Amino acid sequence: MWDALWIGGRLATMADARAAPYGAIEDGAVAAKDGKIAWLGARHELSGPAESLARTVHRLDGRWLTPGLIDCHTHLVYGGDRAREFEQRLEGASYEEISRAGGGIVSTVQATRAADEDTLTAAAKRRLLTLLAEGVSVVEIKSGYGLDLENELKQLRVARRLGEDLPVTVRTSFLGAHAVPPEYKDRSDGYIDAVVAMIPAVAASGLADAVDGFCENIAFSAAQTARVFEAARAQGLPVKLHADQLSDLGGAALVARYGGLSADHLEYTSEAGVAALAKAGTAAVLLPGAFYTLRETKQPPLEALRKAGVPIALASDSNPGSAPLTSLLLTMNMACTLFRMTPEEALLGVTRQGAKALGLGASHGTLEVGKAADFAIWDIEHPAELAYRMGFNPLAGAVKAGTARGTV
Ligand code: DI6
Ligand code: FE
Repeated sequence: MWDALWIGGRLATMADARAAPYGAIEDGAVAAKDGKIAWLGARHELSGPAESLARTVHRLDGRWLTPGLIDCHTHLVYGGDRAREFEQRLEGASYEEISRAGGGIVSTVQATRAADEDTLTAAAKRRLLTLLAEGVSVVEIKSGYGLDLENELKQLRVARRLGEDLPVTVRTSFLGAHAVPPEYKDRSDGYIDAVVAMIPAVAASGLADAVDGFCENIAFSAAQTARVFEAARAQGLPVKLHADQLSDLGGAALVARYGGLSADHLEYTSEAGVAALAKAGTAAVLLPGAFYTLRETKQPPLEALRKAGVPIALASDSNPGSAPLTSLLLTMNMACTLFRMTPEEALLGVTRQGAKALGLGASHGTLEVGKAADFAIWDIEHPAELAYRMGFNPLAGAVKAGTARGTV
């Protein structure tokens, strides 16, 4: 006997796009037991009447059911906001200029250090609920606005707590190498020494699932990033990287060399960088919300990534500076309109490929037997609608680990 069974809907399994676009099964059925998918297929393949097979039967009435969405790159936990900086940019200042003048990430660091855990949790919870209302069931959350051990751990604890309080799987990344904090101004190597020294304590805390960095002219060099990756490797933590967002410092090739989970941004990534990602099996994570906000013009090498067979994930990059965005549906729309991804690639980017980018490919991201029973149920006629509209939310319900949670 299954715990629950959903019938009468259309399934976008995202598992085998060769069989049908979106891996679709018309008039499908999916069953959950102990939080996992126990069975799925066409309804006529069920071995008996629905009521005899599961304790609870849900009727989808022709709606579409997809894997729960995955936002694999966010900075959801932070203090304050940067609305004033938005005004400065509209008055002509660039992101880099604001950053060099002590604004940007560093101003969020000050606000995050000053905030206690309850304040940070309450603010991040509102943002996370907004993501959940659009069917998100897995989210990655980075530190990187503490920039000392105590405040980085504070951010990571808040991230873990969000995963305990809400029906969402939270994966965390330690982003100590995000910016040089004010107390290390003009001593970035000294700060990297400090980050390297933090990593054993971060690993011992169990609060970080991965280590991230920002390899960029306004942040850290490839050599400095490599030192952080060596320290992560020594603790057995996987790595990922903000790579080639504003310039090509070879970040994609660097994170590939360490067998990283993902290389994120990639606007300036070269052909050699793409080849390195393909060879290492490192996922690309495209972040059109940051591209849009910063009015970038250099496109990520989508065609080269496709040709090389690199898994292409998509994420919101939700953060107070370069992507004040808490919508994965709008992210999908931006990926299509700005980067010319197809709606199917966009949905793959926030399901199957998003799972890969988090190292969760075996347990999440597609509708397949044995994977988590994390679903989003949509009032749509075709899955392309998810990327097509802007500012419209067709979520009809969501299921986390087999439990229906309605619309959040
Ligand atoms: N790249 C980003 O997109 C964010 N961090 C990073 O390294 C921006 C963070 C911020 O501006 O606060
Ligand atoms: Fe980011």
